[in-house]
Amino acid sequence: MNKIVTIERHIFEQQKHYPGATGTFTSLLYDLALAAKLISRETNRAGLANLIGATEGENVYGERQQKLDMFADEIIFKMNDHTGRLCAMASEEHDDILSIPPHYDTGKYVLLYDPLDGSSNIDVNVSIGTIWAIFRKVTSGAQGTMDDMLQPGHQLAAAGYIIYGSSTMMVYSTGHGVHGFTLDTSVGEFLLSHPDIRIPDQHKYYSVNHSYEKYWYSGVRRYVKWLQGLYGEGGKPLGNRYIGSLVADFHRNLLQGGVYLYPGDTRDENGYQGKLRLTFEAQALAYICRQAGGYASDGVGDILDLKPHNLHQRVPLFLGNRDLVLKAEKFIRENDKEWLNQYIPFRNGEAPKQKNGKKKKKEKATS
Ligand code: P6P
Repeated sequence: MNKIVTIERHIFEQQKHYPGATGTFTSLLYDLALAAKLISRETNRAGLANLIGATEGENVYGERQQKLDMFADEIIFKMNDHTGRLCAMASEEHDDILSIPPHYDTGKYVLLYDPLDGSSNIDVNVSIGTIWAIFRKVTSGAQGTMDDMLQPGHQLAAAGYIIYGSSTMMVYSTGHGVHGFTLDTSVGEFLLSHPDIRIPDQHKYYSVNHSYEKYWYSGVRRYVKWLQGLYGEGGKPLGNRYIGSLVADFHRNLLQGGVYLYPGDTRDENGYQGKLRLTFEAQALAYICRQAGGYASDGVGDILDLKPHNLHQRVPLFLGNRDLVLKAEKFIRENDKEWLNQYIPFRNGEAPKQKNGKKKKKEKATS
């Protein structure tokens, strides 16, 4: 029998990498593990606890908010608003920064999270996930500001995800490898089940929503044909797995090898920006992927190099084996000049150009 390591003990042992550690960061990670247990409990019995289904509310993207979304959002906020470890939070479900209530102390970290990604799958019992990212505070003053939130992914102190599937797993990194823990519900403990995860060299799957193929730029279309062995050197096709839940698709590809892609497209006037959120989804998973030996790109370059110019900035995402993602960049570089000419100014935070070439008014970064 292998040694039994709880996530609490593992997190504590990670502290030795930080000589000056005060334990605040360690406690913050404990709190996220506890939040994961509470969300897992509700997710697993949502059908029985009348948590299934949508609320009347919509989030900033106009997406109908699911009851479990709101439950998860509340749990993570309430777990962290009073501990004095954070100076601010941000959630995909809220327009602006979530300030620490004035009667509580503040700390030196900020937490960004997508409380329940893939929530369209909630009612049909398909795996969903929570994504979280922690930055160190970079501004003076007690309360966190937008500048603390909008940092490049390379600055992350830690990131992780929880996947609520056939079992509940928490996967995280503090910059010293990627480690996976499986929840033993009989004792309520996350136990180390996947130490030092490395994305395998063999490429098993690609994950993309083929129903948008008509909207793809030619480079992306050729790339996907290449993944299928239908273009170029005609290699062995990769299996196609796409369940509409980023955390679940990424987790499978991380363990088995492969690539997830959600490219910019021509679906509508902002389709070139992609769908996923840079701060709440892409940065954390790109950090985990890099720590596991993979790579994440927006089709132009490293996601972790991007400094977000907006809390809810969307980004195209290619995530998985380094060689597969670099190949996507090559297909795009060689074929998608029209997309590049539209996306790169947006990527640099410049006002998007209208079709007639005039610059649109720049979106105001939420306060
Ligand atoms: P589509 C879920 O809404 C999500 O953000 C990811 O979890 C998932 O990979 C993607 O969007 C699914 O989007 O457009 O394929 O339904």
